[in-house]
Amino acid sequence: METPELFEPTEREQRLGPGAVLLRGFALPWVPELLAAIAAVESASPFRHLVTPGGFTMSVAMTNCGALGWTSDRLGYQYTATDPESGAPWPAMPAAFARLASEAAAVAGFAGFAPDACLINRYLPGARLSLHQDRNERDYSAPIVSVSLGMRATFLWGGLARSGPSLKVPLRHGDVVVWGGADRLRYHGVQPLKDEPHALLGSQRFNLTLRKAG
Ligand code: MD3
Ligand code: FE
Repeated sequence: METPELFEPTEREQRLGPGAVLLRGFALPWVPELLAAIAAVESASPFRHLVTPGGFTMSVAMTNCGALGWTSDRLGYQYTATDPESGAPWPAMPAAFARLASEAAAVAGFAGFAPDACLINRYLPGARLSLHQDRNERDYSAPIVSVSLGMRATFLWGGLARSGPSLKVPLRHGDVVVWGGADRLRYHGVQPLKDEPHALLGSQRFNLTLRKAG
C-alpha cells in the first residue's frame, strides 16, 4: 500500500455534523492517567445511582469532579458545587482531564475550551441512558467533550426533537467526541451495554463528559 499513514489522520477524525467531530482513539495515550484520576475521584466521591425527577433510579452510576457537578433527585436536575452525599466540594478537576478536553476541542475547532465540570458515568452490562438533551449548562456556545473507556457502547444520536431517527455510532475505548455548535442540543442516548469484557477494564465502561456548566 502507498503511504497509508497519509490517510490515517483523516480516517481517525470523523465529522458527524456541523459541530460534532469523532476522534477515534484520541484518548489512548492518556488512558493510564485517566484511570488513575478516576480512581482518585471515586475514592472521595463514590459512584452512585441517581434518582430522576420522575422517580426512576438510573442504571448508569455517576460521580463528578471539577468546580461543578451534575446531579439529579426528585426535585430536578442541577449543577452543584458540593457532593450532596458528603456535603464536601466535588474533587478537583484532574489536570489530565482538562488538558485532554482542551486539546480535543481545539482539533474540532473550539479553541480555548476550559471545562469547569466533568460528569463521570460508569456502565455495567445492561446499563443504558435514554434519549435526552444536555441543557442544564449556562452557556450552549461551549462544546461538550466526551471520552469513552472500556467496553464498547452503541451511542444514539438523534435530532433536535425527541422523536425522529437516531444515528447509531459505536464508541470504543479511547474514542473522544466533541459536540458543539449546531449539534450541541441534539437528543442522544446509549443503548443497553452488551457484556463484551474489555481487555483492560473488564465488564465496565466509563464515559467522561467535560463541560462548561457555570
Ligand atoms: C450530543 N453521556 O453524560 S456522551 C451524558 O456515553 C451522556 O455516557 C453519554 O450523554 C455516555 O450526558 C454519551 C456523548 C454526548 C454528550 C453530550 C452531547 C453527546 C452529545 C450533547 C449534545 C449532543
Ligand atoms: Fe448527555
